[in-house]
Amino acid sequence: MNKNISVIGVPMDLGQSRRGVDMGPSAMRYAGAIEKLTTLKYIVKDLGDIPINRPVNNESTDGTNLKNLHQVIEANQQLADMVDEEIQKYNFPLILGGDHSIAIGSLAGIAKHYKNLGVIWYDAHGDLNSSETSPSGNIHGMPLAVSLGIGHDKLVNISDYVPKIKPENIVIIGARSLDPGEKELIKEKGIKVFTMHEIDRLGMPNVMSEAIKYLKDRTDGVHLSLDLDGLDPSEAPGVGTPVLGGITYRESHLAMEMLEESGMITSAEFVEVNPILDEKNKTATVAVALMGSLFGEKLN
Ligand code: 4U7
Ligand code: MN
Ligand code: MN
Ligand code: MN
Repeated sequence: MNKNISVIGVPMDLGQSRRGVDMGPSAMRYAGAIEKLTTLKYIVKDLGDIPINRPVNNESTDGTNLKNLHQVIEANQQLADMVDEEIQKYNFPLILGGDHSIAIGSLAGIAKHYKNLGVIWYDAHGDLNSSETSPSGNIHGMPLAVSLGIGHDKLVNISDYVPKIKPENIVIIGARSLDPGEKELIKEKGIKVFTMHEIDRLGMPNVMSEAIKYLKDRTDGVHLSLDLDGLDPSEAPGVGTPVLGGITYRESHLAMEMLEESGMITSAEFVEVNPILDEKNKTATVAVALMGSLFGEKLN
């Protein structure tokens, strides 16, 4: 793995309706993210947090159901530029969220450096909604669709190229709450999904081997987008949209170790940590432990 990591915090909570997830980057730093990576002998640059503009008075929706559209666009364009710059300097971008709408900017900054960027979407949800299919209007339920070029013009056009990724280069792991429109899109585009059903049946070791094998020969870099709600709420309670029956901490730990062994991960983000809904910073602590495994921590 690239030994130079650039950490970028994105205190974004405008992509959904529960306040507090903007404190996610602080919670993960407090849980020792930077120290963990430094101990593992990485050269870590903490670039601080991207400024998020709070909406004044009313939400800006541009006449759609998309909540805080302008602020989400603005922050994601900044994130995209920053990520782009770090990759140009050969640094590994590690993004700390913030709600999952920030994956729009992460992928916009990353994908221009790869012909075939792979994406591992570790999540209870598909995040494949658009204005038309979304039951909530929350943009954190849309970043994967936006990155495929599906969604509001201004969202899909961040960094001025569309699409960022190809459907055949995506693997979703841990899905157990998919909206009807998302299911249709998965079918239509042939997106590879390992739902909880497959994890139960095959076991995490086989799921990860298959996912790694699938991405290995078709991609030239892989972004890990890890939504903490992919894990079971009993072990990661500090998330805004918990769904029962999730991936365990041990399984996630193994998944991270297998990704590390694969040597394929070229960028990562940890999102949806909400300290207000958490128990004693448990979820941020889990996130930092998983970062450890992803970056080569052994013997645990
Ligand atoms: B997350 C949802 F309807 N699908 O679109 C939606 F269930 O980034 C939830 O994965 C989205 O946490 C969850 O609002 C977004 C809902
Ligand atoms: Mn998500
Ligand atoms: Mn989710
Ligand atoms: Mn282990």
